Amino acid sequence: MAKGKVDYGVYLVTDSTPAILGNKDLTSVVEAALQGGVTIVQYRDKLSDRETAVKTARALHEVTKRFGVPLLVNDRVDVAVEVGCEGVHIGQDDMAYEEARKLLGPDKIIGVTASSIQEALKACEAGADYLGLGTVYATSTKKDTKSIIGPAGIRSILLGLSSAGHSSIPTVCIGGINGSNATSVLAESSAAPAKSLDGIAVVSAIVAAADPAAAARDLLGKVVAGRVPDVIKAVAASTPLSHNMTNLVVQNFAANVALAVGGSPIMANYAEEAADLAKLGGALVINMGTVTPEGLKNHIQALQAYNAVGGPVVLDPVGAGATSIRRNAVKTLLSSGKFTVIKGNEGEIQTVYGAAVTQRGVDSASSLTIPQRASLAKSVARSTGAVVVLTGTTDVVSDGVRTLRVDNGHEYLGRVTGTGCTLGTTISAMEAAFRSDPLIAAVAGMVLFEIAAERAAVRDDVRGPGTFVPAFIDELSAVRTETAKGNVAWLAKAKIE
Ligand code: 3NM
Ligand code: MG
Repeated sequence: MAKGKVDYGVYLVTDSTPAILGNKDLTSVVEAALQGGVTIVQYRDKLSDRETAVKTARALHEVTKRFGVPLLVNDRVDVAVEVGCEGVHIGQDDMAYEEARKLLGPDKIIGVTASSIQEALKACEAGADYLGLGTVYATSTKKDTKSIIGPAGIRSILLGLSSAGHSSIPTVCIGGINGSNATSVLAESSAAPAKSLDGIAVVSAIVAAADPAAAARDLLGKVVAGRVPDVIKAVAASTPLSHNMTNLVVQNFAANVALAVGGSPIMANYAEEAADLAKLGGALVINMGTVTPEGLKNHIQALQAYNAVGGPVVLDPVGAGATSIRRNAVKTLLSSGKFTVIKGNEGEIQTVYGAAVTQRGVDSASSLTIPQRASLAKSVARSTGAVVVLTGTTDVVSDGVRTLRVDNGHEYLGRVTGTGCTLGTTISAMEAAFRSDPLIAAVAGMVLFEIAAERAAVRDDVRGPGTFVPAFIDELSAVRTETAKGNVAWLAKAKIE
């Protein structure tokens, strides 16, 4: 687990006291929370003796390892060393950072609590891997907290970090955060574009919840939604190239959508151009809609050109299951390079699944339940290393660790040709501009696209799928412009869970 790859989005801090944990089993609570989408776990236990703490930490580590999520230990560095987990979190009154680093070595994660800009800068300069900022709100979980600084206090620390050149240190906030206030805490704390929080840390919102998995899922949806404006702003700020190798049907529509969402489209199907285009910092869309032998060769060459410079590539396996030619084309593409995103409907993603795990058959006739779709998306994400966007009435987006459902959109999107393809184009612009988290970039493209469709569909001048198309392009552009100006009221419509 490389330190730089840690996702601080939903940070669970445990508590073993009866007041919070009740009579539940801590390991089971953590496992449920991981199923719900917790991205990092801190074992915090101020009371148990050393032997019990080591035993509990070992049991938790077995569970977190299965989910590919780091486990840190609060304060008790010796316990972390003995268990061999991924690191520690230290408060201002705990062991000094330097001493903890000596005991743990350079590869372990050390997080530090900071309540002021002075503490935050000191921890950064010492070499901390992330900061826990707080206390946001007074909380009965920890009664000896020193300063309650609120979202405004978090914001000023983020601004201070950014002006001191520490924009890249991950940060989470802590203290009294729950499902009801997470959205506003994230919005009010944000010092974007200078610096945003990477996540929220909670104890009671998950540990004391009747359903820890549901609580974690709800928080993850809110954390991801909170990053959506950052993605759209990044696109607006950089106007990234969206290089489309797409089908004959959607060329014009896709180019207009790319412009509306803030990208710069180029429709270039000739792969000899790809090496030059890949150097421009944009993203590539490979759309199999009108596949030909020549086209497939071009797709492979372009895929490899983007892979060579680390440029994002979106695969849209249109009609992948329809013919044996297309099924083989998917297999060939998957084995020729790496995709950042694979976007398709249920049948298409099932075909990708079949191609990625060759020994398994594909039941293209089936219609899956939402949990089955989530598990399909997750499996394909794991086997391909791509973010999988599985579209439908309820869309599913997964990177193999985090799996989210998006419940936006309008039936007109299904009555106009090329909307699926233009979603791929939209996502490509997001991936090009927001490299740090491809899953968040994909979700941002999805909700921008679907909420624009919802707004267009209810306009007075829209009477059916024909009038919907120009209104949809208008609304994509309007949502993007509003967001770039800091007006994100439209995000209240987002149904991300
Ligand atoms: N540290 P809850 S507040 C462990 O401010 C901890 O440093 C804090 O619990 C700090 O999510 C806190 O239940 C407890 O409010 C947070
Ligand atoms: Mg402490």
